[in-house]
Parts: sequence; C-alpha cells; structure tokens
Amino acid sequence: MLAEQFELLADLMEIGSADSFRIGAYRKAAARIRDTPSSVAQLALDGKAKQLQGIGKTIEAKIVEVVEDGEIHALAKRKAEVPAEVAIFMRLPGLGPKTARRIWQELGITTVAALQAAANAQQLRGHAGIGAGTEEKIAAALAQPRATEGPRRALLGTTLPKLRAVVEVLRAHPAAVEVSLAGSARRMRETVRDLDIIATATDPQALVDYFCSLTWVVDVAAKGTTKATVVSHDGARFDLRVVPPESYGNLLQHFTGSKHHNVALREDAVRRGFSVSEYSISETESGEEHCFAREEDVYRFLGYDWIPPELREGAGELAAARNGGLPELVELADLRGDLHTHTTWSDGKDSLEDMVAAAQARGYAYYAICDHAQRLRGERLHAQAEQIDALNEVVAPFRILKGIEVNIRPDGTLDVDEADLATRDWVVASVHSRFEDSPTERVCAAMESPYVDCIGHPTNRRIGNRRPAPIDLDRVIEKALETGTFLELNAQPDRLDLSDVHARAAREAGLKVVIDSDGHQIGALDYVELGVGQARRAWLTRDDVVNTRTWKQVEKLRKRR
Ligand code: DGT
Ligand code: CA
Ligand code: CA
Ligand code: ZN
Repeated sequence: MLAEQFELLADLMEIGSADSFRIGAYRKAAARIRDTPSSVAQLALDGKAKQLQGIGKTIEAKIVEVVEDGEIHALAKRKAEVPAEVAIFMRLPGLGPKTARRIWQELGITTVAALQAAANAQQLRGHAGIGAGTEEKIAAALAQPRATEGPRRALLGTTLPKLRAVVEVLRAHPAAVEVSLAGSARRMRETVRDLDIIATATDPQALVDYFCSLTWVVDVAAKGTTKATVVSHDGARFDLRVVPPESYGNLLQHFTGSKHHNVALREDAVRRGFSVSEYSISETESGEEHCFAREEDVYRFLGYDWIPPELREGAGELAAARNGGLPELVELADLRGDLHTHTTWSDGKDSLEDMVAAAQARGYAYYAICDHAQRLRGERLHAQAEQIDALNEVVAPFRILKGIEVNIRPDGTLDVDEADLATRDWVVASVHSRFEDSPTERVCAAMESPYVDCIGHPTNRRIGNRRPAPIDLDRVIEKALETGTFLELNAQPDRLDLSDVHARAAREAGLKVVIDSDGHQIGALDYVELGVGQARRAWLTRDDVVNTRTWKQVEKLRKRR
C-alpha cells in the first residue's frame, strides 16, 4: 500500500542513517495518506495531492511512481541496499535503527526468523551492543504472533470506506443483483489482508468485466468468467466472486469466514451427519444436497441461530448459537454520546463550536471535550470552561461536558491538581510517554484518584507501529472494578485499544467500557463505528458499554467524587 511504502522508505533510510529531514517528511506523508479518506493515488494522478498538508511536489511525484511502476523508485534502490526485514528489527523493544543496522552488518542477520532463532539461542547478548535484558525482550516480542505482521495488513479504518465505495459501484451496475462484502472486513477485523466481495448477477461476465475496468484498477491479477482479483492504485487487493443465486447464502457464509469458524462449523456438521462445502450442505447418508439463497438459512439448517459476522472467530460462538446463548451485541445507534474528543484548544483540527455541531448532527445527547491538560494551563482552563458554559445555553438540552485528558506521569501521578480536576465533568487519564515504564503500576495509581473516570487507550499500541505496552490487563481490570473506573475502547483506526481480546476480558470480569472516537477533527467522529465493531467482536452488549446510557445514568454509574 501507498502509506506503507513511505513508511518502509523512511525506515530503510533511518537504518542507512540518511538525513532526518526527509525521513520525517516521508513519515508525515504516510500519515496524511492514511488519514485521507479518498484515494491519494488518484489525487496525485490529477496533480492535486500536493494540496494536502504534508505532501509536496516531490512526494506527489513518488506517489505517481507507485501508480505507474508499483513502487517508489527510491524504495527499490534502498531495498537493494538494506534487507527489507531489517526494518522490522528497529521496531522491537529496546532496538532502534542503529542497533538494527549492527545486527544486520555485524551478525549477518537479515530476517526476522533468523533474529528470533538467535535470540532464543541467546546468541545476541554481548554483540551489537545488546545485553541479556534486551535479548529477552526481543525473544518475548517475537514470540507474540502479531509482532511481525506489521505493514502487510492494512488498517480496517482506512480500507473500509474504499471497500464500501466499490460495493456501491458494483451494486449500481445493471447486471448486479446482490453485492456484499465478505472476509475479514465483514467481520470488522482491525486489519485486513485482501478484500473479499461476493455477488450474484444476471450476467456474471458483464459484472466481472465492469469490475476489472474500473478506473482505479491498476492491475488485473486474475480474471475468469465468474471471478477476478484486481489491485487498486494504492495497492489494495480486491477479490470478487460472482456466485449462483441459489447458493448465495452458502458462499457468503463460506467467504465471510473466519477460517477457524468455518473449520469448527464443518467438524460440528460432520458429527451430525452433514458435509458442508462452499456451495451446499449434503446429508452424508442420503447424499441429498441443500443450497441456500440466504445465509440465515445455512445456520438455521445446521441448528444454529444466525451468528453476527464479528463473532465468527471460532471462539465459542457456535456453541452459543446452538443453545440460544449469543449475546445481543451493541450497535452503533446505541451510542448516546462521545466521551473523549479534542478541539483546537489543544491538538485538534476543528474548533469547539464545529465539533459540537457535528456531534449534534450525529444525534448525540452529550459530548465531552477532553483537550490535553498541558494545553489548558492557568487561565486557559477557565476560559475554555466559560466558552463551554456559554455554548451550552445555546445548544441545550444537548450537553457539552467539560472534560479533560490528563497525563499519567512516569511516577503514576497526574499532571493536573485535584482542585482543577474537580471543576471538570469528565476526566480521562492516559499514558502519553515512557510507555514501557511500569504501565500497570502507573495506570493503577491513576485509578485511585476520585476524579479519574476513565483510562484512555490503555495499552498504547499503534497497530503496525507500536506494540502494546507490557501492561497487566488482568490487574488493571481488577483495579478498575475496585475503584469504579472505566476503561476506554479508543476507536482510532490504528489504536482500537482495548483490543477485542482485552475488551472481552473486561466484559467477562463485569467491567464496563467506554467507546470513544478520540476525534481530533469532525471526520474522526465516525471512528466510533470501528470501536463498535471491535466491541461486537468482544461480545459486548449495550449494557457493557457506558455511553449507551443517558448522561444522568452515567453519572450514577461512575465512582463517587
Ligand atoms: P484476511 O484476508 O487475511 O484479512 O482474512 P480473511 O478472513 O478475509 O481471509 P481470506 O481472504 O484468505 O479468505 C476469505 C474467507 O475464505 C475466510 O475468512 C474463510 C474462507 N477460507 C479461506 N481459507 C479457508 C480454508 O482453508 N478452509 C475454510 N473452511 N475456509 C477458508
Ligand atoms: Ca480477505
Ligand atoms: Ca481473499
Ligand atoms: Zn485524546
């Protein structure tokens, strides 16, 4: 993908110790490309990408290189000099570009697999400036399955809008009957590898031809009479399958996955005398075949309730669907307010008035402005409070809450005193620096404050860029329950923090979470949809989510000040 190419270029330059100005510029460009909902590749082709902040003429030219040649030319050159996987080394805990370079040049290690083997065999310590402690951290980090997944998977948040646009375009074609997303995007998985679309059509070939001829398609990797795989300008792969209407339910079920879910479903079916394939379900004894036009009927025939796609991960959903035990999952429309947002009072891009107007337009009843404490020192805190009071008179009964996002310092104290916290309606406390330093103790200490309502982005991961801090979530959840503090499910596309696994652990412990956009601009308020998707993957119901309640109910539910 486009953004990843700029990231990788910056990484490889850093390892080769090139000048830092250009490295920073490439990283900024990558971030801008990720944040821009429309195709930056298309903008570059039209000569308009340089109108975006952080993208100038040189970078625009590089984007055009990707569209035309598949890769930034400078990246191809760097790849010839530095093995690409060495870039992954520098993201491991305790390592930076210098050590990554030394591991490669002094130890001759060029792949993650070789690095892992060396760390496990304790062959790194004493070399390339690495001590035993760092070696242990490397081994532990590489033992996590997602450690090296990195840039090969795209963020759901940047991909979903594009995928939906494609689905809409296909639906509008006269030959199309049904068009649905499938695969990991339909399951709202936080990252996706390729994008799957399932359709039925009166003329399958016509729909496949049309799909391959869309303007943003730069490469048709495979094409047949009923399916095609294409690559878009920005490097995303799309799989389209046009299927017979009478088996649409079977195929949609199959291609939605996950693989684990499908394997478990098939094994369960075999035990009950059925054999499930992509196209049909057959009875083992009689050989009789059953095709289903509707996915609901596939599940019903096998004795299950219909399972929402977000739950299809082979994590207990089949058993629950058999005995009426599926949770009634939270929905986007259940959210009544957003409890973590920013404005131009700190690092937000839109003004307080504009953010509030956007929140009203979404149908919210309340909305917390949580600008960073370090930008609200002294008079500014009171000045913002006055602005909120005045605006509240205009927008009532809509309620703007005077929130604040405070820093949890390395020693666990907060960077705002109690007297000031007492003037705010809602307090989010987050770690913003030294993520690796005793995160559990710091977060637990912050929760002791009677004013801290919620812990923001608890693990501080940045998907693809920064691994979760080594925080003991079980202890944090326990402390949250004990103190009456909530944990946030931060919905920023590269945060989604709590993750699905962590949010499910919270639910199982009886802890409620807050789904927040952490929006820094109007468009970012939409991120809550990703947060709700993640919450659904975590089996969360409306009751498990704090901000499905009225503000009055939230005030009753939270800790006493
Ligand atoms: P991705 O693309 O890695 O983000 O994840 P998916 O889930 O979209 O995976 P993909 O595109 O490889 O395949 C789409 C679906 O096809 C997958 O969710 C389930 C089904 N599928 C793929 N491989 C297998 C398999 O080996 N066995 C079964 N039963 N189903 C499979
Ligand atoms: Ca896929
Ligand atoms: Ca696929
Ligand atoms: Zn924030």
